[in-house]
Amino acid sequence: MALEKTWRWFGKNDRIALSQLRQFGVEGIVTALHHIKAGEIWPVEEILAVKTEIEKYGMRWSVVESLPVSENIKTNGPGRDRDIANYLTSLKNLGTCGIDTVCYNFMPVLDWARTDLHYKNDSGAESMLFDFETFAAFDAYILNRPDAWKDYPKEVLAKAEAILSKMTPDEQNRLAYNIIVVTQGFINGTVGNVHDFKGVFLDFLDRYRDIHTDVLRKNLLSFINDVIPVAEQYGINLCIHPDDPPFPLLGLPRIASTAEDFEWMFSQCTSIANGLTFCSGSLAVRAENDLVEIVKRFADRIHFIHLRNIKRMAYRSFYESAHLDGEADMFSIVRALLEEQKRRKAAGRPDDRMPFRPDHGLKMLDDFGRESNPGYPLIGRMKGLVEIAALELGIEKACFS
Ligand code: DNO
Repeated sequence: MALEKTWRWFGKNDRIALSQLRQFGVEGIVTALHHIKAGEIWPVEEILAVKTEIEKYGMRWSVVESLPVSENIKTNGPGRDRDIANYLTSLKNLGTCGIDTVCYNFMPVLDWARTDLHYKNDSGAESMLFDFETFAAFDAYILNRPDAWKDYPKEVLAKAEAILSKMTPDEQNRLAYNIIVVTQGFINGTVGNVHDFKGVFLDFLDRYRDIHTDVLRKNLLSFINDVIPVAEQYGINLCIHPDDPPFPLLGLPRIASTAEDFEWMFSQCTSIANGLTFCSGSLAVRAENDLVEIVKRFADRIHFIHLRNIKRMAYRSFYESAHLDGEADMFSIVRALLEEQKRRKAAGRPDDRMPFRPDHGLKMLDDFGRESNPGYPLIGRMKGLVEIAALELGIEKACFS
């Protein structure tokens, strides 16, 4: 028994070819029609073209990550009904093509955030860092978001000022560009690579002026109520990705950060198609998130698994560490996931593949000579995949036989 080994592949422009992936055990591909903007329809022909290409190399299209939810839907703004109708059409098209797992997130504006994309580890490998004080410097002094200072403790602002004073204007601009464009660009980012990217970003933030936690929850629930019946009808499991990082940023509400958040969204709609992408790296940032408990509590609706690790630093800061080395107890997490897979097999559930992917990876060795999207180098991710596969085998032999 083992979780399905999958790999995020960014399509034809990805420097890592589909033809190479089976060499190290990849069984399924995680991808999306990245060129189609949030809110637009994914046509059958385009879905089939990608699916056929993947199958040509002996793998399957395991998971769509992501079918992006537009800002109109998240804010319940103008264009919402059109975008929902398009989302439903895309789901139907995916279901018709035999795709059964679709990941999405409900994070306002930013899909994820890091302040340093080249954080050097002692070993010489590189990963990514989120430094809360640097983020505060970006928010309050580089972006100049109105009233941003109100969201930070005084000490954090003081440190942010000190950080800012050591940065050249170029460095300040690079930080903003990384947060708003570089980390978002390859995954259907909200703000494109435009000259006034800060201004456009501020306009998007402004759309959330009156959207607090309760309103965002209400908007999520309307989305769930609209899409789950269609997902069920077409045999699709949807799975929300947790907030990354799992605490509010930029004055925006967060509703997928804790077990209580998930409890709420699953209690409102109990269909199994209303599921979770369990992301160890995102959830581990909050020390009070008990990851093994989260796996056990929501086990039957975990449709997709991201395994990576982090180390917490100062208040709300963290860096990405090697897959088996960090706050997330990978052994206990993987054991709990394998237990769920056993239950599914025993119950004859059709969704017993339980796809996981090594999420992100350290940049190492020849990764430095190749271009890759932030977080997605070949060797560091391959190391994660192989380590987790070996961990599974050990658990299987030691705990289950
Ligand atoms: C970053 C990823 C996210 C994730 C989306 C899911 O590397 O974890 O972009 O794919 O948030 O919707």
